[in-house]
Amino acid sequence: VSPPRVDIPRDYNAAHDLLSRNASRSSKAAFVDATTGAQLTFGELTEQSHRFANALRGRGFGPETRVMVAMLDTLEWPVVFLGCMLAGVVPIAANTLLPTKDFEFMLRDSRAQALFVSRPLLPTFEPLIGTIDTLKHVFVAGGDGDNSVAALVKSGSAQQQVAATCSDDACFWLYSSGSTGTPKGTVHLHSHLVQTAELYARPILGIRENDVVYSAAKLFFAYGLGNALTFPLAVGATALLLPVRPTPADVFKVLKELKPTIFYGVPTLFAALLADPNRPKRAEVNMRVCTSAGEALPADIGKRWTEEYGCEILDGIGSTEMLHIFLSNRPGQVRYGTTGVAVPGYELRIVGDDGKECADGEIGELQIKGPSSALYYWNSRARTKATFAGDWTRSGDKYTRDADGYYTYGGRTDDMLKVGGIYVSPFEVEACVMTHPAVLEAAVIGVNDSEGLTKPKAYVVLKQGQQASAEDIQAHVKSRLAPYKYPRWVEFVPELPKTATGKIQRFKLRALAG
Ligand code: 3SK
Repeated sequence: VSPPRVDIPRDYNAAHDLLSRNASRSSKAAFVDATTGAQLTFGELTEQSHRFANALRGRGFGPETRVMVAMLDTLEWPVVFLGCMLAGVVPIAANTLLPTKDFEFMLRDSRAQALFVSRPLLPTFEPLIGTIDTLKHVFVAGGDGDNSVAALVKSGSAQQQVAATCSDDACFWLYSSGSTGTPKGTVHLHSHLVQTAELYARPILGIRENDVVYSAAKLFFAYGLGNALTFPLAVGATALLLPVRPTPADVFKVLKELKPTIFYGVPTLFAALLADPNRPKRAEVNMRVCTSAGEALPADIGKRWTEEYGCEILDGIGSTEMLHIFLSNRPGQVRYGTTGVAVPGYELRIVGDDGKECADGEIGELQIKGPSSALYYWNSRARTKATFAGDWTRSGDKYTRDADGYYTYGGRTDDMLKVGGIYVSPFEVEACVMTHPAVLEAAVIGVNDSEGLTKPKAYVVLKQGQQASAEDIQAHVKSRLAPYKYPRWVEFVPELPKTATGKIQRFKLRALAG
């Protein structure tokens, strides 16, 4: 059987494709704000996206101009993202949880000319406004003043004009993090979004027009972008958006009241939902299938969820570089504890330290070949070459494959941790802990919690005569880094294990942590 192929014409604009697919559904809800119940129909989405694109053109933004989108998941998010693409402008979807210094890096690195920022995030950006020469405009989402996204949309004509982009043009960027160094601007092309919808969402997830989807992962993550924007738009389904960071109570409210048929989560969230005594009964919800990605789903969580709700969790893995899931369990063929089998249309191989392909059962690095692989990392030739090796993209994840073609996760090839589905560099956390005035030295490793999910743990040596509590160290990190990065445990030790040359022996700390 030849692998599925999605043929995309050379003259192609991704936003135009996704919107045109829904031309006959103009009064159906494309997006629903789950907190207010406000809806954006496919017709309104199309009109507002074109108005936004025309307003951008009117202000001199044209093809290849880059802009940053640092917005909560509101109804304005898809309008801004698609509107940019219609004008050929390249939106950079930014992780809204980051601190000021990370946004400063991204704004300078990308030379974004405009920033679209949600009102509640403005304080994080205020120190930067007026200090970056290339950033010329700031528009506020959730506002109604002259510089608001709403005013911008209103000012543009509704004429449907589409930039003459081609399928290989840069379409949007996402920043991806590495264990060391700065975040990497990952450049995706116009052809990539629908590839993920046609290769993964339609055949594996079985997404259809009558689905209602809810993704706990936000739109700025590659996982959330596919889940809640590309996939529903590709088939005409409705997506529920929640602007806040969801607590289990928020998620249950959505599941009970708005009854999504597809729920996309991450292992930490599934574990928290199962541990909540107020969780709804099976009859109160309407999920037909769930997905999990971000980190390996412990088998026990998958089994308990299926027992409780009668629907499977399709555990899979994707990456910012590949845009979405290339390896996944399939409905009716789920093997909990594995990440499933290759998604047709993607080729996978496992490569050992010797550069040779591994036999079944042998562990090595998972590499992927497929049509949604990013073009390169912006401004980063060396890191591009290390990740994008011709047709193959290196994942940095270690895997084994069994004789049935099922893949099992075996850790990272670098030191990165996946915490709640998001990459955390232990070195960044370590460096932050060391800036506490009472700390002499620190080392951070990943330790499994009682559910088998990885969280950062800090081993800390205090300066002589100095005192600090675990809470002090945690508060110090929380106030400086993205909130999910803080060490969940802090252990004070008299010294760190080191080699003769002074290198921290992390394997000894890992053994100590059990
Ligand atoms: O973390 C993942 O597994 C993932 C899944 C889909 C898209 C993007 C990512 C990073």
